Amino acid sequence: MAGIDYSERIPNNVDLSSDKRLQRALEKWQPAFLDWWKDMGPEGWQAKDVYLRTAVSVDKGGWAHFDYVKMPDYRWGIFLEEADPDRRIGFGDHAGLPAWQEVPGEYRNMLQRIIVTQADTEPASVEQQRYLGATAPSLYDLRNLFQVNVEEGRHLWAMVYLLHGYFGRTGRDEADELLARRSGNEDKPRILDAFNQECPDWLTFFCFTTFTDRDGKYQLGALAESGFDPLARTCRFMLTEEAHHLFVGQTGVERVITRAVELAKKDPNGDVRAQGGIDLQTIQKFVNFWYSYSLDLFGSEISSNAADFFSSGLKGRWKEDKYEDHKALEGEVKIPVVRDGRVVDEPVPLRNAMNEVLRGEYVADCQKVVEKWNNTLEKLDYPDFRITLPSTRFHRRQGIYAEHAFDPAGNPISHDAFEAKRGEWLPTEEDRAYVRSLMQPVYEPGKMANWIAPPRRGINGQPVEFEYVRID
Ligand code: BYC
Repeated sequence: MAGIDYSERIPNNVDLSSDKRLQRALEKWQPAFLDWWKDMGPEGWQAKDVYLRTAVSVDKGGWAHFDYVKMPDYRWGIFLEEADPDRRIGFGDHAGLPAWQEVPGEYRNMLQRIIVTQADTEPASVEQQRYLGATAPSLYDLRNLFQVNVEEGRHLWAMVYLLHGYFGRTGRDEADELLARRSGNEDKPRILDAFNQECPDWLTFFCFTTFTDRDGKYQLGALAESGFDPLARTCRFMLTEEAHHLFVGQTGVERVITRAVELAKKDPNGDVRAQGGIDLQTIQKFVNFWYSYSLDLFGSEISSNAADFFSSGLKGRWKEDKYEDHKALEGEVKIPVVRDGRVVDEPVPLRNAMNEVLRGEYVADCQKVVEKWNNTLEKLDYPDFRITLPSTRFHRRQGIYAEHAFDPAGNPISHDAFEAKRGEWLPTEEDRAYVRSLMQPVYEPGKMANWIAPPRRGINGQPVEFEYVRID
């Protein structure tokens, strides 16, 4: 089953041809997907050869096959990790029972909602990143952008397969809606806030792939534990692909930081902007913006939805195996809440705190990323600045802090005090305009825009100066 059948119109390892109804339904959705891709995918690059990774099987040897492909010819398909016939539900009220191979009737709506929410982010991110090819800082970066984009397209396929395969008519309707909503559109926006924000420059792209894709890693990790086995298996394979997106983000920001220091050292006044780079203060503001929007993606700190997702066995914790107690009926999590203008810890039953438990894993992972960036500053012998993560209360739009204002250290402040400092903490229009002014394309193999350092190595053992995208 690990091998992927590429002779089919829809490559898959789920024996799609044995279910003619499903195959026909998906073959009907396929042209709509391609139309969406041509309308909303990378603008102006559809006819170019791009050095892309395509999965030819889901085992170790086969999932990373590299070749030149025109993006509309990319073989989007349905790849699930190998089934374990003895798999059991790992947590919640049904822990220990055989994993579900069909949708459990009583949880149908909840499960569909989780899948639709996850699915909606995939095309949204492609839409957000649609124009970035016009300002790529190098061919290496251009190729990475397109790799991320085609894989988000495939992740959409992964979710649409579940909707078509397991949710009948309503699932098919939802699959159509996924191609009808548009990132940032007032009438038909994407579901989650972060996916309606603009991504007009590459610093935003690198922050998005560092912080927002990292939310994806943890949400997919929680769904990879699901008692609904087809969802678990598809998320496991998605996670394999996700790792590269995080690499693109983390090393992207790191290269902008490296270049900032080089330019600071070059300038008589240490002024990075005077040398056409992006200064560390501006990078910090973009980090604050995307980190806080990505924290929102975990939902409210205290959530009965999260408790229901867990008790039903649909959405687990990150690496559920590492816990001893998979019922989570006992125990509490201390969550800082605002009472009379002060922040005080309040105990919350564990199941109701599941969003916060997952967010905690995410925060620890983000902290490691920031430490790596600061190691880079250390190695460059630049003691003047360190990147920090703001408090999880800072600049929140969802959850229990959304109504209140906090400084980056997490102290409650008045809304007026926040507004007075907004421009010091978050990108201003002027910051954004400055960053945008630097976004001039560099399409010569091996050359980099002035504001970013080259990567340490190329893709798949190729040199940095490899022609990752054939321009002519
Ligand atoms: N924006 O109890 P609450 C990825 C809504 S990213 C707008 O707080 P819950 C990727 C919520 O829907 C991973 N609305 O939250 C990354 C609810 O609405 P209703 C995506 C929001 O339900 C980069 C209400 O507020 N994966 O893969 O416990 C590139 C109160 O709900 C937001 C998933 O989302 C928001 N940020 O948890 C490409 C996994 N947050 O019902 C891809 C599936 C909350 O009152 N989704 N609301 O109308 C879930 O597990 C949960 O739905 C959430 C929210 C964690 C998102």
